[in-house]
Order: sequence, then C-alpha cells, then structure tokens
Amino acid sequence: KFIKNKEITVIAAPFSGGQPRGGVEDGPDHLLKAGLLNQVRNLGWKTVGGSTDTGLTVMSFTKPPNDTDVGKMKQPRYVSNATQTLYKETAKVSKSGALSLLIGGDHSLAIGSVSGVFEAHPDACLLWIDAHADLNTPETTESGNLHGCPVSFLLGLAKSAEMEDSVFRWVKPCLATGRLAYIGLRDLDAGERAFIREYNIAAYTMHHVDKFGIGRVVEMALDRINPDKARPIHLSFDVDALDPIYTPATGTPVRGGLTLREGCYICEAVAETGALVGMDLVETNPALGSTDQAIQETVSAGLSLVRCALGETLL
Ligand code: Z70
Ligand code: MN
Ligand code: MN
Ligand code: MN
Repeated sequence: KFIKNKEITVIAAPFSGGQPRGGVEDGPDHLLKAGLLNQVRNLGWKTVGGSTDTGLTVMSFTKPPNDTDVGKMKQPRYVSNATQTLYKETAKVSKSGALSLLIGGDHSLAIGSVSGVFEAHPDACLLWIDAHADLNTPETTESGNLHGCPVSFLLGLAKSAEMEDSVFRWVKPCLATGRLAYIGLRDLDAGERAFIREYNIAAYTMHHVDKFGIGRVVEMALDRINPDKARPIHLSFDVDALDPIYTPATGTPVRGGLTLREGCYICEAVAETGALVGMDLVETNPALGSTDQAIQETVSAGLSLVRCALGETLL
C-alpha cells in the first residue's frame, strides 16, 4: 500500500566510522556474495534503480582529514558526511516509491537511512531491534562512538546549542518519541534508561520477550506506535539483537538475546502488515567471526531476517 509494484532498491554501505572495530565495512560485501539480491528477487521483488540499474547502489566513503573529536564524539565529520550522503540516496529511493533496504555497516548509518525514508514517509514509525538503545546524545555518550547515538539524532534529543554548531547540523529531527519502539534491549547506559522513562518510549527488553512471548511483544510494540495501523513502518535491525549463538560476528555481542526464530518472527509480523517502507540490516562484522562457520552463520541469519521482512513466510 505504500510501496510501488513490489519495487526495492538495495543500498550497500561499507562504513565503520561509528565505532572502533574494523571489519564491519565488509558486511555488505559478504551479504551480497551470499546471494542477497537473488534471494530478494526470488521472493517476487523487483530490484530497481541503484547506481547500475540492477537495484543495487554500493556507496563509498572517504575519511576527511583532521577529523578531531567534537566534544566526546569520535570521527564526527566522517560519520556526518557518510550519513548525509546516505540520507540523500535513501530519500531518492523512497521518493521513487521503492522499498529502501540498507545493508551496513555500523548502526550510525541509520541517521541517514531513517532520515531519508522519513523524508518521503513523514508519518512513518520506527521499530528498532537491538541489544542496545543507541539513544545516547553527544552529551550522554560514554564511549563517544556514534553508532550508540543515532536514535537521539533522529529524535532531536541533543541540546540545541551543541547541535547548532556541530557538524551534524544537517540532521533534521524526523521522529516523535511516540513513533519509536524497541525490541530486544539488554545493554543500556544510564542516560538511555533515563530518556526511555522521561519520554515513555515503547521499550521491550528481553525480560518482556520472556514474560509475554515474542508474539505479544510485537503486537504491543506496533499498537503503541501504529495504533490505527495506518502508518508506514521502518525496521532498523541490528544483528546483535539476536543471541550471539546466531550472530557471533558482530562488534558488541551480548548474551541472552533473541533466538533466530524470534528475530524472524518480528520481521514476519512486519511483513504481514504490508506497511514496510524501509529496512536497515547493520553491524554484521565478518572480521569478528572466530571461524568461517561463525561468519557464515551470522551472514545467513542476516539474510533470513531480510527475507522474512520481505514476506518469505507469508502464505
Ligand atoms: C553503548 C555506547 C552499541 C552497538 C554497541 C553501546 C552502543 N551504549 N551499539 N554496539 N551496536 O557506546 O553508546
Ligand atoms: Mn571479507
Ligand atoms: Mn547493538
Ligand atoms: Mn545498534
């Protein structure tokens, strides 16, 4: 209902500037070599547009010189430039009427992908599936890693003075706190907890998944952010939401996560709504798999999530 003729464009973003571990920039290459585009096509999606008209855009990013910290933010110009470029690309895809699928790369990329999708679909809501809330502001971040901050940028939580003269002044807050839900949380910083409470954000931790089951959790999450079922949905999926037994090759594995089936269920439930307009699949880091099998399992779990979100298991 929001996407034209089952059209999709895949944006590959080999970017690691939002965090310190090398290798996450190789995630897209591994996902593509494992057959992502053909799997998408086999589900009846038309891969359209992109830089080569095969439905794929592979972005490239260059590190600016003298990218000194701004406040606590690490590599701020690199992340700002990359996400701004991605924002323009994603907005173009979304305005064309196609579903925008971002494969990363680290989760700071969502500053750009979500901004781009929301430019074309301003009434959309955002499901953020992650072990982490990625809700730190440039003030509250303890690590300075910008992949821990994208949601605060989208919500406009950073103090305005800091944002106004910061390198991120291009970001227009596009997300209302009532349009955001989390599933899978289990590693939160104190400042993030405080924001979740202060703004009454729909946040479902692993405790809630255990207590209610994934079916009820997804239902409750979507009821909170999309009560009339009229809104387009953006799904931002960090593979570390899954338990590390399924996705070991990622930068910040946290034990006690979602099963592969629970992750797939979330994606299937979103597919069932028919309202998916954008998806991010991020934080696949092939360099951090301890064996080839660990890498391959992480990549294949990521591909499963994408296929489920695109309707693989719908009857
Ligand atoms: C922490 C921070 C984070 C992913 C780590 C961690 C954030 N809250 N996100 N790994 N994917 O640094 O802000
Ligand atoms: Mn490689
Ligand atoms: Mn995470
Ligand atoms: Mn994340």
